[in-house]
Amino acid sequence: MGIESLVTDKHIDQYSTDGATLIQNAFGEEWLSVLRAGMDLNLREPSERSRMWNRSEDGHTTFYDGQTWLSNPHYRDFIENSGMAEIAGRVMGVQSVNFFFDTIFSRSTGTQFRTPFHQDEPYWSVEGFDCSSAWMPLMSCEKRSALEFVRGSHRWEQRFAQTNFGALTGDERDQVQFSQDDTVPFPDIEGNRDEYEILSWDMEPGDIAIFNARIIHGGSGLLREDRDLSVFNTQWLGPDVKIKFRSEGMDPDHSEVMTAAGLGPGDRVGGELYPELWSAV
Ligand SMILES: O=C(O)CCC(=O)C(=O)O
Repeated sequence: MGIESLVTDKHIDQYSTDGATLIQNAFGEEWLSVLRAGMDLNLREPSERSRMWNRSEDGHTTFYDGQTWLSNPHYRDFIENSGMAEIAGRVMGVQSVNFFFDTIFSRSTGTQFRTPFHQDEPYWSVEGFDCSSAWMPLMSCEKRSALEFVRGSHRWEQRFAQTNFGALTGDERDQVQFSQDDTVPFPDIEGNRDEYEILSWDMEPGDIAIFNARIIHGGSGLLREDRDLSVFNTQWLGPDVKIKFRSEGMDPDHSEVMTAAGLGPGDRVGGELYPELWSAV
């Protein structure tokens, strides 16, 4: 099936209105095997950006790595050649798409750890509405273990003090201290689940959940004792997105590599680090 028929009006409308949508069977075994080879390599040879996102007292782990496509030929192949850029572009309804970065979240069997609810854009070294992530489990993932989204929250105007992931991981690279001046405390979504419309889906390998970087999302984890979960996640930028360096800190912080590449605040991303991988014309 071509990408034009894979991405339907329903996906485009749901992404625009709800802030997240599920595309089932986006990729078949030919790309899943590439990503599994990439994940094996990544877990065998983690990058210096990797970290243990969480380790519970009973030994369950959630491992994170990011921007490894630069040294991982399997990830690079998927990012450049799978059509993922076009899927992201069509879902966002934009004319062109640049690649931003990749991340993985790999949970050992039975891990309960849930990622705290947060929005992505406030942590990033860019700003703009058309930022999206494609969250792709490489194995079956039950709805209760999948990433969750607060429906429509990508269009909320209130700014929130986001979680300082540095307090969770203890890693100095994760420290982002949101100012109290122009934010309010982050809403307690987990403690008041009945008050929010929370979206998530049962997912099979090859399905992707695409979401706007402004949507409140979190969760995953809650794995059954015999289930593990490895997710490959890519981030995509439309033409309205500009570079922004944030005084509260950034995670992941691209300011150094951007500066070294001659990119600064207000610029559009581009070049070898953030290549344009799809355009409508
Ligand atoms: O998979 C997870 O636990 C977290 C994913 C996430 O929050 C993200 O990609 O922004």
